Amino acid sequence: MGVRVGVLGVGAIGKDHIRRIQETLSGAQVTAVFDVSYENMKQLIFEYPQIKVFTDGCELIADETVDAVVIASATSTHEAYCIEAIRQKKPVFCEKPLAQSAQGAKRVVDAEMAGGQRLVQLGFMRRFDSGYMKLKQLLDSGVMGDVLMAHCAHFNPTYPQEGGNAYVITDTVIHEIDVMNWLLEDYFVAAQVIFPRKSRNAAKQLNDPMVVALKTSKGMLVEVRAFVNCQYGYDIQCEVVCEQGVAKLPEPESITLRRDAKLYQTLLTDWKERFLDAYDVELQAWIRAVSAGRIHNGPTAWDGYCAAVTADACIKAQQSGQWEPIALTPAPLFYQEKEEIH
Ligand code: ISE
Repeated sequence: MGVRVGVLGVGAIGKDHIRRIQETLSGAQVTAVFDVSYENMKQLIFEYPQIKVFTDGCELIADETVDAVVIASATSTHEAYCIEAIRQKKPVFCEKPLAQSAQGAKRVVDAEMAGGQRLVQLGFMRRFDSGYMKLKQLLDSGVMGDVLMAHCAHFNPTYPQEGGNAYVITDTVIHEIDVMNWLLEDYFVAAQVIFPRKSRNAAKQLNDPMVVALKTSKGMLVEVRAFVNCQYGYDIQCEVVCEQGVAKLPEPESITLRRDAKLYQTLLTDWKERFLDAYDVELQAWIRAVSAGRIHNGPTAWDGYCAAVTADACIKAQQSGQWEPIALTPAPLFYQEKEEIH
């Protein structure tokens, strides 16, 4: 049976993770689920009658039939569930963001360090995307020279009506915050946000698009154009400008069509499809590390904390219109240790 996984939250991404554990990945089985909505669980129970249904998230974490936990519930619950899993000494895979605020993320880091064991892997799946991995390999090789600046685009066709300016940072731009941190191997020290002309497709409370500028401790500048009602597709771009040239994230594979007097390629529209392979690879890596009893090499609670501190500064910058400082330091030794793969 392998690792017995309990899943908290079976909304869109929770359901996907259950399916990939049951159908695609190896070394684990989902044995328990909990969701605040019974309605959400109905179809799953029908498909997988062997999975035990819980009426309380903490009971699921504590249950002796659960070896490890996947947290895919609402963001407001991530912190408490992570801390409970750490208390129970169970490995946990937590969807992003780690917590609702930097203070919340710090509480998870503190709990993990106090327990003396690295148990949390965070769901920043882009680190497992083959395109980003190739880009990192190239930058790490040194042939491009030093990185000077990077231009990123995070465009969604449409966005939840209730999403406001802060949500775009904590839910969407947070991916660039983490992946650029990892890619450039440097942490951010200041943030500014600029609002261009607003699209009429954006909800009343949302300034869409927005441009987020981030400076790293070594002076690199990362510019993220976020446009979450762009209408035309789900479009992720990343271009890194270096001393010796420019490196660009590959586009997802797509067939070139000649049709109806047009020559074109189609774009994806769903973020879950764009990073389908990355989700598989990240979760498989987690399962492998859990079943071998090793620490994982994925994003840690510290990475979640860094992203949360940076996100908080971006939100402050949205309100002030100024550069806002980001108070971060290099990772403590506890978080620098890597998994030994033999
Ligand atoms: C969603 O929660 C994600 O994580 C996607 O990767 C992101 O592109 C989208 O904007 C978020 O809503």
